Amino acid sequence: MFSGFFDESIMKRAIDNKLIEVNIVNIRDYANDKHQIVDDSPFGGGPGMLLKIEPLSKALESLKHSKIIYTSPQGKTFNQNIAKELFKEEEITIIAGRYEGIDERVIEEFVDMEISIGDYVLTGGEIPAMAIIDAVSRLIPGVLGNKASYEEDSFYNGLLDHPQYTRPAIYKNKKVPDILLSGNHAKIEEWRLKKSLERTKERRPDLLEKRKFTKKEMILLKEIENEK
Ligand code: 4HQ
Repeated sequence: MFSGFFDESIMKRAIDNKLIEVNIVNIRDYANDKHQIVDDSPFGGGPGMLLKIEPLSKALESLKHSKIIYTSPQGKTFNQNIAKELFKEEEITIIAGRYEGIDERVIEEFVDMEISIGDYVLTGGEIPAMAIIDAVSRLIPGVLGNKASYEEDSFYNGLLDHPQYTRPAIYKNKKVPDILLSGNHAKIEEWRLKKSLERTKERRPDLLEKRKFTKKEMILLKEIENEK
């Protein structure tokens, strides 16, 4: 599951350029029986299986300087602030659970942070692990081609993206907003900020509640209010 992600494009370049180092551990290598069994049924009954405690703890025991993360719907919901926090870590270990989950004692003993990538159920923790690795890696200088693009993406400033357009200027009678073709960079920046505020207010008012506003933003928000 990880090969497509790490062997292509941006992640591959980041690894080749030694900006990130990735080590994929197969938990089966830590199983102690000849059949390399890593799952077992839950105490108390019920459907499905859990990852056994011994192989997992054996794999985690040797880690001394790693922030250990377990991905599950019970975790704190992942967001850009958590990505920024993890970006400061020297080393991160993510347990990508399979089956119905892992033994709670592994979480108590080893896990520093339980993270959910959203309120839905997946079949395994691999995709959450990749989502976390992706969001954190792109913050590392040099991982993205041009510096500017990560700063301008959604959530960098706690707002959603403004609408964006590329050629042609007219497509099926739909015209790109004139201001973007004006060459007036100050006006364009103001228009973009206003659209970001407008969209965030419309679609994600929760993001605005947590945010402080500059004078300029206050003025634009007033304008948005008056235009309704
Ligand atoms: N999982 N955010 C792994 C998730 C999930 C999520 C379900 C994680 C199954 C074993 N993880 N267990 N949502 O749905 O992080």
